[in-house]
Amino acid sequence: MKHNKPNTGEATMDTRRIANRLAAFGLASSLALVTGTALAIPFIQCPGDDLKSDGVTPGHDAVPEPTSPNYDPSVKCMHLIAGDGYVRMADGREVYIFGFGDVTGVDEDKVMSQGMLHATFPAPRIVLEEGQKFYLTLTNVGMVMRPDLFDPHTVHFHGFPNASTIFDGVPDNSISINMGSSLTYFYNIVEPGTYMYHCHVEAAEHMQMGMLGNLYVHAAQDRLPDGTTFANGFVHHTGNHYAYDDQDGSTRYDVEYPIQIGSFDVEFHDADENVQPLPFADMKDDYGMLNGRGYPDTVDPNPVTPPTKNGNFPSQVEDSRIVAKQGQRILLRISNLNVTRFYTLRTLGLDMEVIGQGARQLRGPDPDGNGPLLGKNVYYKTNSVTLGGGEAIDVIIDTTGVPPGKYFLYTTNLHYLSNNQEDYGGMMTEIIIN
Ligand SMILES: [Cu+2]
Repeated sequence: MKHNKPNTGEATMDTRRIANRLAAFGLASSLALVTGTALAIPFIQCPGDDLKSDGVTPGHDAVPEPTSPNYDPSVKCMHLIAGDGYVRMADGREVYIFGFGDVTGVDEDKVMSQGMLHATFPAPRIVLEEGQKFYLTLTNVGMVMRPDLFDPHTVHFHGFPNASTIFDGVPDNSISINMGSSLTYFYNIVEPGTYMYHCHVEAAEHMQMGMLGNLYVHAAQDRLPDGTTFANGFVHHTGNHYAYDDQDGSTRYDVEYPIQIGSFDVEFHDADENVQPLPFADMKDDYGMLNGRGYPDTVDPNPVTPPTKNGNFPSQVEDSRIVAKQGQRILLRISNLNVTRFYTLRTLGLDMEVIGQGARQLRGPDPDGNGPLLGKNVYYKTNSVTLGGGEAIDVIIDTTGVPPGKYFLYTTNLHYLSNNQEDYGGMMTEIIIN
């Protein structure tokens, strides 16, 4: 919601409104006719992705071509849109969202038409490797259902140590992206851990509306040569994965699952869809979710029944079912990105060991300050973890000796074990030990 109108002319707003209406009816190609010279083609910056295609991925699409002279295997590119869409809650209700969608690999002149009304929730998962150079292009395709809005969007990589504020996505001290425009963010991925990302424009609104995603970075220690031996005697073997560059194997895991705590206030979403004043101070969430779904949808490996309001586009593609073989170590990358409250997640019958918090391994300082001695690991075991908005933790569940069966990860904010007026649902998922 904007409180101040920028100095756009009436004519500009009219053409934009018409263009949006046309786009809503699937006539996105008419956008060019209506907006004339104002039409912006998404501009992708991705080293190694050039117009001289190798024929595998024709066009300019944020996919580096191995045959390009600029190809660098350490470069990763993604292309997201920011816009709007719909999701379906576990009780069947269709809810309007703002959000991000993945258009990586889509030729740049098709991005506007493919991105409109195609936001997903949560936002597309971003998985990175420590040492990568990450180029993230964001194209603002506008909000089809809110043609009166001219909101910009950004990506804020929460917790990331940016070298400068320019790519931080906080609009007050960096730049944000207007409708029809694109910006490529650059990140030098120097630290592993569990992060998250969200839009930082009018954050209370845009985050409540769904511009929230899972983001984590795999440790470089995973990729050391087989048999690498550390001064303390720890030996790395190929195939072992670690949450952090721990140098002692204590954060080793076999399977990993991102779990994003979230919740929606459906009154707020309806007000936004229907161009009503937004109840900021009265925000009260009524759908508790993990990875954008309430139980039992949390354990459905398929996209949930897509909402009809955006043409059955599958806008919730992530489940949160946790599966492991007995004896495996499960890494849960838990983040909380809701706007309104703290949530507690609990396991029943399984210990959680908290090994990281805020994208940092829980370890004290190196005793003599110059290695190779390691600080003391200050991990702790618990059955419940409590996170406020913007917090992330890394938890390992060791299933050694755990009887096979079905276990639960659920909130102890018990009134959120519901899908609004439907009981027995909400913020809960299953841990299956085979
Ligand atoms: Cu936004």
